Amino acid sequence: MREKGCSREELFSFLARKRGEDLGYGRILSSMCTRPHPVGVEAEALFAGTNLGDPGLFPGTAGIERLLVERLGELLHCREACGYATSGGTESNLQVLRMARGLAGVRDPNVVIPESAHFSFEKACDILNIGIRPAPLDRNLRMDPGKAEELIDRNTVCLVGIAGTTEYGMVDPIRALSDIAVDRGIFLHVDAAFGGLVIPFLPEPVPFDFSLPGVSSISVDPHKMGMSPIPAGALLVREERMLAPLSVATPYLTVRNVYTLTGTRPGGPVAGAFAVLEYLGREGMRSLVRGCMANTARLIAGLETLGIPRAVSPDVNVATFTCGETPPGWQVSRTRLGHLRIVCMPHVSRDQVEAFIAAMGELHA
Ligand code: 0PR
Repeated sequence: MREKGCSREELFSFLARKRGEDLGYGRILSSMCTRPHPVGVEAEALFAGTNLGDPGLFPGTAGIERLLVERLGELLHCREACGYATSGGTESNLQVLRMARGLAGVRDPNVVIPESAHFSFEKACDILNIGIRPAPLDRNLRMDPGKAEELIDRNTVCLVGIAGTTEYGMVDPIRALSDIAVDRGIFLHVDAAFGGLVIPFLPEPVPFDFSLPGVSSISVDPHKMGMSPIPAGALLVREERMLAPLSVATPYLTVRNVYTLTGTRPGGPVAGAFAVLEYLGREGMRSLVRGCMANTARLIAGLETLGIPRAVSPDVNVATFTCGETPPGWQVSRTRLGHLRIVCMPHVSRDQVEAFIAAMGELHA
């Protein structure tokens, strides 16, 4: 560390240079994050420095967090849902497994997840010492519920389904998983980190949320399709009692106990997440999702015309292809199976989709 502080000018010219090294969102086709909505950025600035870790000191900010949980619960068909704002899907998934393990109270716990699950489950199971049982997928890369059921035994503390898989944008058959969960009395978690703010705004949403009786908890991330500043995730549970295993006594705080993972927690992104949802409303979100889905469809049609076939027909705005080379300058990604993967986030405009198709056309001419 410097002995004597530097000038503001020197500091900010250095910072601006470093910021300039970041890739702009312009040609990023691989990310599930996006340019935050200006309203979210403004709200975040207003709440900068607030700490939800000691909510009694920031009752206004804590009230916004409660409203965010309320709005998301209502959207996901459970007005009474409880939970809190997390740092994202990883924290939500970790906390859910911790909760499910605590509720089950078995000696040698395991969890049944689809093979397509996000790697956050691997981290969570490692930390919590829970066995992972990956269930095979069907031809369309959705979890096979029959095969999942075969993996369940009396030590299974949680069954997991994904609503909007990270790599292929598929929604697992959550209704069938819900039936299994009810039948076997198992905790069912839906990882809707990505799809939770897409599926409700589709013209014909498939049921994936608390409308299904077996669904106990849901992860949903405003910092993905909710255009919120980072980090803003949410963990929702159907009943407050489910949170009990997470509760820790906090004798010297303004509250007697907490069930969050992190201690100090930023209020800024939480206010940002709430602000964007309030500002856009269902109508604004429908229009946002309509645009992203139309771009996904156009990208698939455009590349297929070039002889580059889709890997699957996605349920949400993730497009995947069997394809070799991609043009330089575009940030794309590859799935574990080697498919080209493009996420049509709100920052990916129709012009960019057309430019990418044209660049692919030149490359594969
Ligand atoms: N669950 C699902 C279904 C996800 O897709 C993700 C992240 C998570 C959980 C974990 O969420 P957090 O990363 O918020 O903890 N999916 C993206 C991915 O791994 C995250 C991402 C975003 C990666 C932007 C890269 C990037 O540039 O692809």
